[in-house]
Amino acid sequence: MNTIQPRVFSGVQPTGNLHLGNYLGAIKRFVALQDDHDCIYCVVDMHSITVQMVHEDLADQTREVTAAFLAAGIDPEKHIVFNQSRVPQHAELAWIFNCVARMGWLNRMTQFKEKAGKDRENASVGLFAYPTLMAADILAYRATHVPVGDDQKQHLELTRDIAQKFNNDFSDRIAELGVGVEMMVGEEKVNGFFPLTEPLIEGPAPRVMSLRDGTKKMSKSDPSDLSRINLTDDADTIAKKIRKAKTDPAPLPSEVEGLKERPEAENLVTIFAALAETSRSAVISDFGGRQFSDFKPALAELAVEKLAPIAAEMRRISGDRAYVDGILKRGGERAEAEAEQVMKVARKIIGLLRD
Ligand code: AQP
Repeated sequence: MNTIQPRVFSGVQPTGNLHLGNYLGAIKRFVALQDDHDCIYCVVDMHSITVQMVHEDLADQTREVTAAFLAAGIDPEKHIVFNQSRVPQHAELAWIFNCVARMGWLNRMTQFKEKAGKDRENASVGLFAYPTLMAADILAYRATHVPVGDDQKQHLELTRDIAQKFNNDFSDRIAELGVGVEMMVGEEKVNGFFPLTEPLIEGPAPRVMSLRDGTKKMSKSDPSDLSRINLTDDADTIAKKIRKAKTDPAPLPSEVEGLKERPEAENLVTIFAALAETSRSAVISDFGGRQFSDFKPALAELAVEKLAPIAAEMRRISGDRAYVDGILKRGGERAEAEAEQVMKVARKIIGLLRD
């Protein structure tokens, strides 16, 4: 226990409508990281009940996100793929972190404010405590790196704050038990049990915006289906959504700087660059000065070329329910064994009596 191996953890909620933002901001990067990291990828079903408790199709949506992970190229043998609710240590550690985190910290979370909206009194306690469960998801494996979209930055900062407060509050016990590792907190070297996790937000499209409003992020819960490209959309639907995407009347600029103050144009160019695995300046050097009527069909063709094989593979994998369930079950067993090792020490540090 007194080393922390580099380890990647991330999760996606099974809330339906998995979209291009989830793919470019998260799943595509999960795939890239698996070549040289030990990775744990989780379908966070317990998070998905914080907004809507009753889901007729939660189990199928859990399978669909799993199928998306596999279709995108995640290897469930080399790495761990499972759904959160199979591993009770997440909820156990989340309770401990509820007692570490301060109300003031959670009160500052913008995602809670956005999701609770005006009716905050009626929001679930689970929605308020969402970030402590997310911290537990990560730290139950002492994960060191978390690839996420830009919208999760604040929650990852909170995860670091929780780890740091835990390490600090229990520093004597951690030293006494000899379970700490040395880590840097700012300029200071400290001995802690939980790592200060690094967010990995630097991908080419950390914040894909809505196709209907370039100032809002593309989101599963947007009531307009035209605002997002779903991973399950067929070629005609993708082409239609891109054709209808909001743009301004000017042609594309001849320099990347010209995208500033043009959120819709910037979003489409960013999506193109991320799908083509090139830079925005390369896209601008090809399309600068041209009209959206030229650019949109090229983007639609590229999106279909990249997404159609994933959608087809998702359909194929989803058709084999026993296979998907088997992956989640085996992944859950492996994850639980890992999380239990961490929890055993965490319980000892705190003084929770078990065996
Ligand atoms: N628009 C986005 N651009 C880039 N990354 C994104 N992510 C989400 N939206 C974008 C990233 O996808 C991962 C999984 O997200 P999630 O399912 O856990 O939750 P979310 O961020 O709440 O997703 P949505 O689609 O925006 O759902 P709703 O509508 O419920 O709020 C995360 O890494 C996230 O950053």
